[in-house]
Amino acid sequence: MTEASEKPLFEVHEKNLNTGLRGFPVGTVRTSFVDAEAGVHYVGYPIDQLNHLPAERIVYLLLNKQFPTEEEEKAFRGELARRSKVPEDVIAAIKLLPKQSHPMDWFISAIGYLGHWANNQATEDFREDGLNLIARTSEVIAAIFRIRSGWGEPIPSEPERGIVGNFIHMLGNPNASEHIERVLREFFILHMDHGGGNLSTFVGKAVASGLADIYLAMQSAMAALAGPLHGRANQEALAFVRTLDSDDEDEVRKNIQQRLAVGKVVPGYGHAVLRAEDPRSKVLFELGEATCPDDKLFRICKTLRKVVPEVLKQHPKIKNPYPNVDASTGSILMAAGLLEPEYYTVLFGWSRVVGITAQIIDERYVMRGGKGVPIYRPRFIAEDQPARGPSGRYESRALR
Ligand code: CMX
Repeated sequence: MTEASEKPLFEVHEKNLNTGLRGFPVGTVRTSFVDAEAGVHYVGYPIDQLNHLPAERIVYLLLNKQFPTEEEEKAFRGELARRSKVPEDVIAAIKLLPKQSHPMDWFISAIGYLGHWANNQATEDFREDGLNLIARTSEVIAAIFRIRSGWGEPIPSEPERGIVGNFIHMLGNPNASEHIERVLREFFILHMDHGGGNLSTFVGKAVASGLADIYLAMQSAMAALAGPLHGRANQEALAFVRTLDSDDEDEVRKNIQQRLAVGKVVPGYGHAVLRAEDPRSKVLFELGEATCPDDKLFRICKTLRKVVPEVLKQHPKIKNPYPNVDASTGSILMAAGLLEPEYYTVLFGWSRVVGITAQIIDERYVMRGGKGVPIYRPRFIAEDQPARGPSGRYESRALR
């Protein structure tokens, strides 16, 4: 946006209050936009044209708003590799975390440790720290998987394998299927960014607007991602799918109706912005067809994809009855050999760190002609704000 005009974009009525800022235009975004029907586009490219590309090209695209040339891609891969070393103290600190807490809690702590032990300290330059964070996230997450799951000591990083290849190498997952590379690469690309206003991205940018460094901002963003209505919906969706015994349509329909009757959400369905099936869901169902078509849980997901929208459409308050990105991810990840659903939100975070970093860099250094977005400060209206008296002053309550 070149120059801000006076043009009204949104009219605020009382009914818009306490809606979690639904639809309020807050700022501009350069990495991606989400069309209600056509879904997310990264820098203008629809997501279903990007999922087959190498992950590094998409990371570069989100950071630089254009694809790299061959030479630029080579240099960028080298730069990520050079920045990727995680200090040993970070791994040592991760080893002290309690096994009973959720892997997302581990990841959030680990991002903080990266900040504590940032090589050369956090520079407080969001570009520098942001690239370091992107480059180091894979090793930290692989270590979390291995230490927490009892798979053994972390496996030394080989960053020349590329982000996804190195991650799979460092996981050393004993259960990995032959499809693990394709599944994780597409998962990584699909989850990197989703417009400017999703909760985790919004929170990360808000915290960075107070000039807390990127590690602190990303911890907050990942805390926002950890909720079951946001990033943890992939874990919840799989837990729900596992409660279903068969892919029989009538049985599944009955189960959904019972679930709604007791006030539970159907995870993997609905969206705050989308009003059609999320194109990422379509890509993921294609991925499932290619990698685990006959898997029992994936077959149940396919039945749900047919039945849930029919049922949710009967509840007019639900604005989008269609599958979102989480409708089938759990079953596909599980079939690929990632057998612990508790880790799925961490995988979401692995990817979303990229988009959030890119958006924080834009807000800090590009928006408002390079001045950056000022500290976030929306207004909340007090419900019991006293009236102004004749003097023009508020008639505050007096303690008796
Ligand atoms: N199952 C049951 N009820 C649902 C529903 C679903 N899948 N989706 C929406 N609703 C309900 C809402 O809870 C809300 O109820 P109340 O009016 O009683 O509060 C009503 O329908 C209207 O909601 P909406 O305007 O259609 O959707 P929201 O923007 O409020 O919420 C979302 C969006 C994603 C939180 C919601 O659809 C939901 O809870 N889905 C299930 C969880 C999920 O899959 N989340 C992952 C989303 C992707 C992501 O961010 O990672």
